[in-house]
Amino acid sequence: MQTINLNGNWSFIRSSNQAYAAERIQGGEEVSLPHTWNAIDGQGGSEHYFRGQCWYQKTLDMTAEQLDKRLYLEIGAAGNIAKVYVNGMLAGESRCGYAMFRVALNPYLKSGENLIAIAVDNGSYSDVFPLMADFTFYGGLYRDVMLLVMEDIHFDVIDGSRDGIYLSQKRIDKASFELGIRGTVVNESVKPAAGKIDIMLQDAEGKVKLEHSLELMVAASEQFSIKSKVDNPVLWDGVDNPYLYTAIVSLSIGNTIYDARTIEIGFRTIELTPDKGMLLNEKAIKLKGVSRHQDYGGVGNAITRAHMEEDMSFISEMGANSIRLAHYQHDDYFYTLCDRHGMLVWAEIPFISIPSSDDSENRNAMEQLEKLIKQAYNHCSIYCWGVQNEITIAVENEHTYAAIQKLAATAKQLDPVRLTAQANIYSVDNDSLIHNFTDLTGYNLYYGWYYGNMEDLGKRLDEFHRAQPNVPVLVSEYGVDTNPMFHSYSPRVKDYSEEYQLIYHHNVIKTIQEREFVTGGYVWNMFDFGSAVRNEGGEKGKNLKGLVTIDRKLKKDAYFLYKAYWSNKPFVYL
Ligand code: GCB
Repeated sequence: MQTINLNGNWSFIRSSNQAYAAERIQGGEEVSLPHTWNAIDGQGGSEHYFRGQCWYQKTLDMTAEQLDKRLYLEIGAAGNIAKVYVNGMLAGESRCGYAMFRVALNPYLKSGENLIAIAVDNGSYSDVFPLMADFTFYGGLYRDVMLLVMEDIHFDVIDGSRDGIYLSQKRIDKASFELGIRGTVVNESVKPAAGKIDIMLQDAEGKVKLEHSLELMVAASEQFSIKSKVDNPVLWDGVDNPYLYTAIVSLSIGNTIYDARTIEIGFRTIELTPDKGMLLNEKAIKLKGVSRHQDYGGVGNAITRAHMEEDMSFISEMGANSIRLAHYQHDDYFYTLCDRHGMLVWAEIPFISIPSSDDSENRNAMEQLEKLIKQAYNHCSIYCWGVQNEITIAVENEHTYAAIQKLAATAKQLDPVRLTAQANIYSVDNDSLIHNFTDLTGYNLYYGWYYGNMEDLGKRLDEFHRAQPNVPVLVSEYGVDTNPMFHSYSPRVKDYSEEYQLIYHHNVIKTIQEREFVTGGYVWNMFDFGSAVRNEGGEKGKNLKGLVTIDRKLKKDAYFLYKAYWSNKPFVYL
């Protein structure tokens, strides 16, 4: 497979005129991707925040020879819904604004000039999640767009997985793991072909650890599944040793390699136990976590790999060992960075605050969950699939219950090994059924900010523990809005001062540390983020609960507090 980056030279216009499916944009602007039309207004207050439809267009010149290949358009994500037209014909669409999607191009392409036109819409739809949340719903083609050029026999690119290959792992005994490799080979030619799949596992130094081959006859579409034993692998041990192997899976017909994938894999076990909480490789681990949204000051969510690397260096330098990648599927590269830095990841879908008013089955949440799991499956850093966040804010009834249970069951079916998780609001009763719907339940607890006093946090956690002594508790969110320009000699709630943020977080750190039954917590949030609906702490359009400002220029005092507690490395406060 060859990938060609198509990020450059797009025409863009803010318009809902359907004629742009087939006609060239007049009077638009030239943009390059990643792009969002809310880079500035999405961080500046609700009155200017544009939610609606825009068009992107690009021409592709194709020779007859190029058209002999199998061509797919890969769109990293389109916020929030998109329709892709090729030469005026609808070729594909997406209603999952945070997931990658692909479109088969061959049926629509001709030799010569082709027009790709993509209508992207971040308006409000009652059946597309998120329906309600404080973060800005940026619109645009905000991740990479690629052209995939393939032979007519190749690993599947359309079934939903990213690589067409799923790697799974299971510990067999003290010394070894079972490595499962399954996937689908697609034959788009007219004749069946005899193929061979070769698997090679290399260690971090490039030494071959394992080799395996499988012959298979491919008619139209053939599934394969291989199980191998990996003896004594060096374990992926979180931040202490994020050791990764590389699996190279190739498909040949005769002596020619038709397709190949290179996938990083770390071997580890993760368990949730009633008495010791979370275990990574059979050792108890307290989650020192932060949450992250995917935006950045001045660029919205149209971030690049350099932005992602910068975010990761802030997080690892502070000494965190876990990240809640809220509240939706993030760029695949960020999960890769988590694998490489040893961060345990809570991955989740945007099933937030309110269920759909006209789809009682909330099918879009299910579709987003399936995409998340299939596309992010190979990342060893992910320990759980979060199926909802505060969905009971509006109502707690049998429909929401059924939706959560169905999502959790689907997650288990797609991935029987990883945990299911949910983040609930503080007020869910101790005897509510909802606690039992997932393996892990977190609570978003804002005592000392939205309600109550800081000290109530410990009391509430103890109360949960008394009610369910065998269930590990996790604080899935906590934090306070802070403007680093604001200071106080007598810090108090809602004064937005750095001093209040400091004492608040100090209290949470101690409260979690002192309680063994608390599996860990996630600071809300690592970075300030675009929240068009907000207007507080002297700033419009931002959630200011970050430990670092949205432009990443200033670390607030609480950042250094965490670093002092969490990191073993000596540091200078500046
Ligand atoms: C929450 C939500 C999160 C908000 C946060 C806040 O509970 O899960 O999306 O940003 O509170 O800052 O209010």
